[in-house]
Order: sequence, then structure tokens, then C-alpha cells
Amino acid sequence: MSALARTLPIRAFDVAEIRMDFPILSRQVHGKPLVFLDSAASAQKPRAVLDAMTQAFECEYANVHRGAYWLSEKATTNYEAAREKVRAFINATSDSEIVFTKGATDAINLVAASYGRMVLKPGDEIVLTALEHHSNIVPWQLIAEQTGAVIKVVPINADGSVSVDRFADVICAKTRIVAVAHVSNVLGTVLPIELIAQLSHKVGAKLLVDGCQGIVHEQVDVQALGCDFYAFSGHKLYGPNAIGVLWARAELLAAMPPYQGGGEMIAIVTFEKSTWAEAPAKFEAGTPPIVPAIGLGAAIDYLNGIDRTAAAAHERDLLHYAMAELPKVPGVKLVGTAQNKASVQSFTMDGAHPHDLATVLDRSGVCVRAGHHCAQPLMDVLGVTATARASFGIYNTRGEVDALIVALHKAREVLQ
Ligand code: 7TS
Repeated sequence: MSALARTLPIRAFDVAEIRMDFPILSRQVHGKPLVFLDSAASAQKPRAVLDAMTQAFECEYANVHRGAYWLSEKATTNYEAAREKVRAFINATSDSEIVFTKGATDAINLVAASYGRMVLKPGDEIVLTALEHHSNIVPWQLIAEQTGAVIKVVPINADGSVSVDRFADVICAKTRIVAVAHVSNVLGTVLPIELIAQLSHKVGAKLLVDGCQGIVHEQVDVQALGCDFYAFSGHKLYGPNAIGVLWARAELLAAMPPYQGGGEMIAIVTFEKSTWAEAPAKFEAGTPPIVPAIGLGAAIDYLNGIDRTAAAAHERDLLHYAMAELPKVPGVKLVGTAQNKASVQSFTMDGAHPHDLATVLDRSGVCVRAGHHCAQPLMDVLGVTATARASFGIYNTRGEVDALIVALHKAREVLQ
């Protein structure tokens, strides 16, 4: 926890109070109260984040790391303070291990293009799971094509869980990189990262964790997880979009070549040869996402100011309530029922395409995502083309699950 957050009192968790922090939640859509059940795609923002970004633009804005004037120093201090907030939030050992990126996708591409290109040789293996988001598949395919490496896939069980034994079957002496989601964005499954890290390290492979969903629902300690890279986006963590984080072990960042060239990432440039700044600057070419980083810092302060253990229990309660109520709607089937799950629930309704379902639910003010969720290989494994998905954040309520259920009954009448 950051020094600032430690000095702030932690509020007892009260969902009614939390909802008041998020201005958008009081609006209506189609004349109905907004029931926002799509936080896994992007979460809503608390007033604290909006205010911090307005303050940064209105009063403290200049480019960073260049100006000799007060305003630029102030913007630089704010930007670097956000990095320290991220460091403390994930318990990294040093600020220099925190690289700001555009998002999780950008962070994974960075690792694939830089670390992947550095280590992969023909025949080397990259191990993924069947439940990965395209952002944790396609960057590896691109680098596999360029290096001659091969992708191996760990299968999932029927309930959406992933057995450590299956990893043990696939990880071998040829494995160089293991890249897995912390939490599945479709199934909600929480993967056993510590055990996967042990298996990866036994053969000398490095483990990248796609923490896009994990950072939201778990209290992440990168040192305890034992992974080597952890990537996430700000916008799912109640922060703004256009900001993401790559955490990597210092020695890996020191050894890795730059991903992109430009200003900020260099030490000396001549037409003959250029040399690089130290990490994290080496990986932050160009003007960085200054205000989004400050907004992410504000989101972390906000989360540090509430009882996150109670918030996690609240989300779990919503998940279990939804898992109990959804199957009572005729024709509705749950997709993803692993024991260890975060508050993300996919489902289907017999005779209704998920897209049509989402459109009809929207008329009741209920926002759910429908489609392949950027996980087409997982859809193939599940034998469906798409699912509908309700995902719950700290601000959702049992009443909103009830609203979903009522809207599903109505949708059944329209669609079946
Ligand atoms: N990895 C996972 C597990 C994700 O859930 C997402 C986004 C990404 C990577 C990519 O994040 P980005 O911020 O770089 O785009 N997932 C979703 C989703 O489930 N619905 O919309 C976006």
C-alpha cells in the first residue's frame, strides 16, 4: 500500500455509498435505471479518478521529463507518483520495474516482441492455455512466426478450470515462455499462478501473467505469485483507458532490447549508433500517457481507501447469487462453473443468439456483453459461437442481478 493510502482511513464497505462515488450509475438508459454488468470489458470510473484527471489537465499539465520549469516538474512528479502507486499496489520491489504502456495488449506485445525475439529459437515452445484472450495469443503467434518457435496449448476442463497436471503434461525442456491469464475474461476461472510459476521455472521458462481481469478481483502481489511478467490495463481497474502496466523483474527489463524507438528511451543518439536509457524509460518511447497514468494512480488510491477484502466478498456474493438464479430462467445455461472463480459469469439461452439477447436486455437498461469475448479458440473448445456475459464490479448489487433475471424472462418471451 502506498504511503499516502496508509495515511488515509479505510472506509467500511457499503455498496450504497460506493455507488454514490460513480456518477454514471445514477443515469438512466431507455428510460430505465442503468444496470451496468459489463465491468470486465471496462469498468466505470469513480469521481476521484475524474477529479484527479481534471485537476491534472486544468492546473498541472505539461509534458514530462523535459521541462526545466515548475509546471513540467509538477507533471513529472505526478506521473512518477502514479508509478510508485502501481508499484506498491502490486508489491513490486522497485519503481523501475513498472513500465507504463497503452494497455495490457500493448504490454504483452512488448514482452513478445522484445523478450520473445531475444530468447526464442526454432523449435522452442511457448505454452498458452485454451482460455486465453486474443491479446495473449496473437502476439505470441506473430513472434513464433518470426522465430520458428511453436505454440503449445494447455487444455481446460469441462467446468472451465485448468488442472496443474495438464500444465505438467505440456511444459517441458523446450518451453521458454509460459503465458496465461490470471483470471479468464469469459469463464471467470482463477488460475493457480504460483504452481504454474513453479512448473515454468523448473524448466528454466519465464511466466507472463495476463492480469487484465486478475488485477481487478485479486489482491495481487507479484513477488508472492512468483511470475516474471504481469500485464494489466487501467480501464478495468476503475481507471481511465489508454494506460496499462507491464511489471517485469528488473533483471529481465535490463537484458531486454527496446520495443519501440523514439524520444525518452535513449541515452545518446548519433546517426551511427544509439544507446538506451535504463528501464523503465527504455520501454516508454515518446510522450507517455501522462494524465491517464495519473488517473490510474487515483483509481489505486480510491481502491486503497476501501476495504478490499469486504469488496471481494461482496463480488463473490453477487457471483454466487447470479450462479444460483440464472439457471432458474428456462433455457439458461451457465458457461464456466469452476470452483475458484472471479465475478464473471457467461451464459447462453436456448433458442436465442447472445447478441439478440444483449440487445433485448439493453431495452431494460441491462448492459451485458455478448459475443466471443476476444476468445475465439475458447468458443471452439466450448462448442459455441458466442455467449452472453454478466460481470460484476464493486458497485453492483443483488438488486441488479434481480433486474437481469427479470429482463431475461422478458427476453425469453420476445426471442423464443
Ligand atoms: N486479457 C484479458 C484477460 C482481457 O480480459 C482483456 C480485455 C485483454 C487482455 C485486453 O485488454 P486491453 O485493455 O488491452 O484491450 N477484455 C475484454 C473483455 O472481456 N471484453 O472487452 C474487453
